[in-house]
Amino acid sequence: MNDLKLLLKKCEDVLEKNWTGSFTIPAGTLYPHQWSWDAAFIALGNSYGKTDKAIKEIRFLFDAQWKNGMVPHIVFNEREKTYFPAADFYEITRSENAPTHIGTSGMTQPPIHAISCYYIHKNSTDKRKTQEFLIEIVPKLMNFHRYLLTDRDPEGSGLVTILHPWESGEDDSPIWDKPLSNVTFAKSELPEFKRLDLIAVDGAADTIPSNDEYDKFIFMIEIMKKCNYDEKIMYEKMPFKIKDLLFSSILYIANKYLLKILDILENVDLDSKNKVKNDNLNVSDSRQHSTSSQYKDYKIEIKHWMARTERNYYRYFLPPNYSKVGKNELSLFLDYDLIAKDWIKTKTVSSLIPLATELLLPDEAETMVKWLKHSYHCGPGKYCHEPALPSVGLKAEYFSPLTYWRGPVWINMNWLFWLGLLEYGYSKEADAIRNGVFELVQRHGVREYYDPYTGKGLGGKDFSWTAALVIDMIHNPKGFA
Ligand code: 9WN
Repeated sequence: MNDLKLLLKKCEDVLEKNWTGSFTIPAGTLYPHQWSWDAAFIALGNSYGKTDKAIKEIRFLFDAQWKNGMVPHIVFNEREKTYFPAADFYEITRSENAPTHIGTSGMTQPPIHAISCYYIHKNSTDKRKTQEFLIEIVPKLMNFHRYLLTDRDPEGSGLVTILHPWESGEDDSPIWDKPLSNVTFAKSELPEFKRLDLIAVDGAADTIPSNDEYDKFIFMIEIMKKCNYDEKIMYEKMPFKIKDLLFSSILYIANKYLLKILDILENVDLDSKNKVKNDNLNVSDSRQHSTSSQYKDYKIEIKHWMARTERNYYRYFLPPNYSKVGKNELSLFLDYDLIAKDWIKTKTVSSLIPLATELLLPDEAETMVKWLKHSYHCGPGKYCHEPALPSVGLKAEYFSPLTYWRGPVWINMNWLFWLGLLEYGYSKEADAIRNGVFELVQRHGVREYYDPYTGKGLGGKDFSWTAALVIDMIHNPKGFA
């Protein structure tokens, strides 16, 4: 078998190994439950020939959707005890929005799911089955996106506010250092707890968030619980409140794919729409099963959301005094701290994420690509092990080659940039990233993240989204059509 066939098989075997029968774990021991944006990436990987698994993955997650539309970032498997904080820690019964049939966390994660649902259908060989799946899932996706653009966007900006670093998906990114420095508490306000991630990474403390960061993560969950997860009260009380650039960018892309799904369904013959029962939707009110007039209303709503995002994206994420994109280190888009009422002047890989949204003008995209290449370098004469993007610019004083989101290479971020580069026609740069990702995984294993200097695999072993996205990049050399 040639190298790519071997790599494909290796990744398919990882997804098979991590499949539990209802969903796929991100990695054994370290992450033994279902995580939200992991599930979306995994479903995309399984959409190539494992349609039933891909549908089950998304269905299991959205069966745990909260009544207000929130999709929790973790859906727990009660039998698994190797991860902290476990289901009981979150005490979600405090909220009448929470599901009662299963344990979940009380926070959310970036909305990749509509992209995956589109490709579950596009890659399917049984179009009727996946059309029915789309009919079933669309109202739930709409409820999720609506939640994000109402409860989590009272400013009506079309951009999403996160209330905890875990909601960003980039837990201990240096982006959050300054906002977290304002999160203070007495030790007595912290419940007793024991981290389990250190054991799961065989004691490699320098590869996971610090104890100080973890204390703050746990303290902020305590505040969410005290607010009974009431969105309005949390919006007032949380000491961490960020208009998140990566999260908002992913939602904008996902809204584009939700429109593509609705285009498909508007052409589906009427009778198949009535076949799918309404009983699997866990939302109360008129958001019951859709008809084509409902699809038209959905499209109008989505276009309003996207128009708001387009109107405010630069206003919130590009500081006026850096208005020329790429003019210097800090004019590459920044997250906005709603508490400090200021931009977070910390450039990381997500500063380049606008490239994946297609919101940039061609000359701005060109500037971005220059910076994107620049971050391969780790100092005079030295380079990254592979042309895959590190999570933090290698020359940044807060760069750390081994620590989680503070420097290592993450495949999901490289996958987003690969797509963005292809959209803007930078196929050479896109191919470099794709080949860099393949090199890392072929030579250093299917891991959670990688040392940008040496390529050494770090964190979770047999990591599902790494496997899933490599499968997509192999099947889809030119990205999403
Ligand atoms: C907290 C599962 C998740 C990913 C996140 C990654 C890490 C969890 C943790 O693992 O976060 O949700 O315990 O560190 O940062 O992006 O979804 O793979």
